[in-house]
Amino acid sequence: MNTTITQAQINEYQKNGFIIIDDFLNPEEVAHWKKTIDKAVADRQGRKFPHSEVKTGESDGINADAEYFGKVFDQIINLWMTDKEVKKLILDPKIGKMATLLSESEGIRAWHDQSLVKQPWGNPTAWHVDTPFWSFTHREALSIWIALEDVTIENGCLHFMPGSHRDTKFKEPGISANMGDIFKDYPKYAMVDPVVSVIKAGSCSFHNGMCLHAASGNMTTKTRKAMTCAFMPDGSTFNGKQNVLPDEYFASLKEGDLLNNENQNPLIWHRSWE
Ligand SMILES: O=C(O)CCC(=O)C(=O)O
Ligand SMILES: [Fe+2]
Repeated sequence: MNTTITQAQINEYQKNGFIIIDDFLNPEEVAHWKKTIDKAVADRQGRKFPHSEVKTGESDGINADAEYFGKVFDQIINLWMTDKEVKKLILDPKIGKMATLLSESEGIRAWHDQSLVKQPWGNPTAWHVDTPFWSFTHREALSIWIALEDVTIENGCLHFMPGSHRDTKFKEPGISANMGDIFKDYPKYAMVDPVVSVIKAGSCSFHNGMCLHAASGNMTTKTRKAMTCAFMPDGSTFNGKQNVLPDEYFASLKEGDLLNNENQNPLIWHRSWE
């Protein structure tokens, strides 16, 4: 695993709101991640969250239009909670350190991981930002997106709008089925050609949750498998949204509470640990 982050990469990430890191995993590691994640996904039998019976592709209260969104990708969330081997891989402190350095935070907690499989002929992922869905409000939250198979324009690679992470707002736009609906809120970016993230299996990208991003549909007969994890800067507080929080924990929180429950949002890395 190549986890080195240079000052030049931090500068690039801070400027653009995303960064591509080639050869993050070597081919043996890719094979191990893929096998481990495939097993953990199969064990969940389609259950989208560890704490509920909602199936991937069903209406989940986050994305209401199940018919369309069910065919964007198979989304299995918080695999780390149901599989120890996945936990070792995705909550690795070395990845936490990368996320901390890039986001220039003091430390990083897991928000949620997710396996994202765009099936053959899967719908595109429309332009959106991530953080406004989440249960905390922080401009430096980010995600790692690891390609477990070669990702191409044909099978649904990510696209990013450079610099947009400093222009977007926290009002929740939802995610539309229509590719460009969000540009009604951000007309400047309707005129910008995005950066296309064609990457090999084992390469990854990090993107700021406020950076506009999207993925094309899968125009191939094979899957497009990715493993991702969203990270919350340590010290973030509850903003009243449920998102992926289990009912009981959600009910126990009031706005402004620190999100520091180790069973839900474990601290993965902190600068004080060095
Ligand atoms: O994999 C995709 O199609 C979209 C992923 C995404 O939006 C994300 O990881 O934030
Ligand atoms: Fe996203």
